[in-house]
Amino acid sequence: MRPEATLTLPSPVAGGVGPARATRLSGFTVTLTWTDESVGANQRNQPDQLGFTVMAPSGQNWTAPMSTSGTVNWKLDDTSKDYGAGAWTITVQGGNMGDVQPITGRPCLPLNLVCRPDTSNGWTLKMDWAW
Ligand SMILES: [Ca+2]
Ligand SMILES: [Ca+2]
Repeated sequence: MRPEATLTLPSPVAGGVGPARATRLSGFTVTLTWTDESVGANQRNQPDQLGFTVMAPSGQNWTAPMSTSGTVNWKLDDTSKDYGAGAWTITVQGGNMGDVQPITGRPCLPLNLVCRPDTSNGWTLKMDWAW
């Protein structure tokens, strides 16, 4: 399973200032976290792999590499640049979503009820920005 979701930073409120209008940011960090589903005592849920990309209004983009650790962090490396006005786009990408297997490590045979595909992942994306 390879889920993908794209988010854009919210537009600033009318008359206000916000990341969609600011062309320079004094700081911007993005943290993606997730926890795989719990399974029965005789099962092991193999890790899920997620990461994300970040694209500035100017088109410059970065990749926060996929990981199975449950947390991926990204930080804007150069706050002196003008990244243009408009939406920043963050795309969460899923890699290999490890399936549920026997805790014994034995291979999954046909009709083995312990084994099943892992078809979901709930994640949280936290963004902190300043301008
Ligand atoms: Ca899994
Ligand atoms: Ca999962």
